[in-house]
Amino acid sequence: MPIIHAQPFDYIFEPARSALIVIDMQRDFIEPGGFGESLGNDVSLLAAIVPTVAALLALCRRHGITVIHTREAHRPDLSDCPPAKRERGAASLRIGDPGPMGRILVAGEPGNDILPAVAPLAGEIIIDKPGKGAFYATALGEILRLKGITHLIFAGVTTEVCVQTTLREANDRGYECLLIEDATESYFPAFKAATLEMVRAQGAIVGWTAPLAALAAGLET
Ligand code: C5J
Repeated sequence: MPIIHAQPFDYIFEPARSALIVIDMQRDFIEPGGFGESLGNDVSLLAAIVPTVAALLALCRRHGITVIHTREAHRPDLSDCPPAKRERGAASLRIGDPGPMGRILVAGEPGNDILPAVAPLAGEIIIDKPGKGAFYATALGEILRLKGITHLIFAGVTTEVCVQTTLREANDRGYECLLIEDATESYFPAFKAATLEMVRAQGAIVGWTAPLAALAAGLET
């Protein structure tokens, strides 16, 4: 079994019982004119990890690791968007409002697409989620159970919101979680750094972290 030199200690996993979960690599978060920018964020920070996420996808695909993509996406009638979520924040554009890439954070709109460089391949699983966590109000838990998955590798955006929420949900469900440090990003560098530290603190209290190079070294040697 591959041994990954991770923090706070080695992460050992069986590729056939593992899944890569790529969180919300959507135009709405990463391109100008989407939800992320509407909240006042500098989206260029997130764009910088796209090549690393693409390399991670290629690595996992080569090694038979199940690949799952998520999108934060609401129904066009917003019946799955709590008013509290829509109304919160100092947004100039709210969820469901028309923006430069279509309606903000609404399924099927151009802005809700995953970036072409990290797009799902035919047959890969896509989870549309109305929450920050990918287990809430989705079939993710059932899909992982049916596939016999025990270990989860995480990437995507943003580190302290949808990535961390999903990783914590997964940890509580008994999955061994590894967060790839350079394949995740936040609009706030300090929040990313704090998330990496709190995930692996206290003897991997909710998981492990490692750079992509460490995962590749473990898988390919
Ligand atoms: C946010 C996400 N930040 N994908 N969503 O609202 O992290």
